[in-house]
Amino acid sequence: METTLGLEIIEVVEQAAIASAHWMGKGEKDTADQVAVEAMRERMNKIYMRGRIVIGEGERDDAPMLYIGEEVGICTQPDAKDYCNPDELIEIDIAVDPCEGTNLVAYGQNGSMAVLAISEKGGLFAAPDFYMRKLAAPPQAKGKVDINKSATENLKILAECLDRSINELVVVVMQRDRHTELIKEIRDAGARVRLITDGDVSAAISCAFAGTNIHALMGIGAAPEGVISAAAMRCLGGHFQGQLIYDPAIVKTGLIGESKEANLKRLSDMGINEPDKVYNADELASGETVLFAACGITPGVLMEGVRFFHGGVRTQSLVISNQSMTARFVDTIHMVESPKTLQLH
Ligand code: VTB
Repeated sequence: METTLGLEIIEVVEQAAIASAHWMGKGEKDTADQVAVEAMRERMNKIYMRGRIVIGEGERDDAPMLYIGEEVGICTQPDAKDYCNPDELIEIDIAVDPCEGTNLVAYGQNGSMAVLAISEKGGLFAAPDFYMRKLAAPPQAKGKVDINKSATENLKILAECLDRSINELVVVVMQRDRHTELIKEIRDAGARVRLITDGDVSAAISCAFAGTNIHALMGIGAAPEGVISAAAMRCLGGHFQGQLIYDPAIVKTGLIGESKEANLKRLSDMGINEPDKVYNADELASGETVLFAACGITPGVLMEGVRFFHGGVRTQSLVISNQSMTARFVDTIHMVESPKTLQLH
């Protein structure tokens, strides 16, 4: 499944990132998102595949494009039988976030990216648009830290696994009122906190790479982004755990409905009967083949942002595959017209 797909999905995230980057710093987050969605969908529909969106822009009624359940790829188009051989093609599931960190793009801040994850049908957890408590950590701490333990205990374990003292650790936490106590606990334990306003996918994945100076992600972010992070962490051998949050007493704003009972019913209607289950990366991205691709929109810890210059655009992407066991950084110059100079630095 992955040989050519691995190359084509680079272009999918690149096109989304470039489209969105045109809106960087313009203060219009919805437009920055919408153009990324359109560009991602357009490029995806040129790939020889039969794909289905399992995590996307929302339910069909709310999202005109890349909605959950939308079929994508050349081989899902009405005239597909003329050029696609259905016997050759396995069905694949796709989780997308064309503009992860819309506010970051709108305000010209670091850490936004276009991102997606792919697996064979059923290989990605179809998370509802709820919140998720998350714990990400480097591969050395995989299975040793535990979301059910306190932050203090986890920091002790992490320090041992990484052979450093707690005050040499940096934990990323989203700057939200819901995290006031968590932030205090991390600081009291001696570690340092890096607060981000948005974009916890990038933070989660950064834990798996030495040299990023990010050693853990703790706290509550969105569930769909949790599945995308898990797909990357599964391939990278990093630690990732997620637990759905459905109780409005824990997170009052944003995605989830007003009543805990109604939220529980929604989960059970989706076939999630153990709402408090802690999922690990292998469960959130359980497929045999898992591919992940991201392209920086604004600069980030792992990737540069999109840079425009006369006649061209330069992007940096990351493609991760559990089959080829590669994490490939791809630096691309897109020649929009015959450029006067190719910007290599
Ligand atoms: C989370 C986080 C994302 O938005 O979804 C956040 O996972 C929304 O949380 O990375 P709030 O509702 O508390 O704002 C992001 O930061 C970016 O979209």
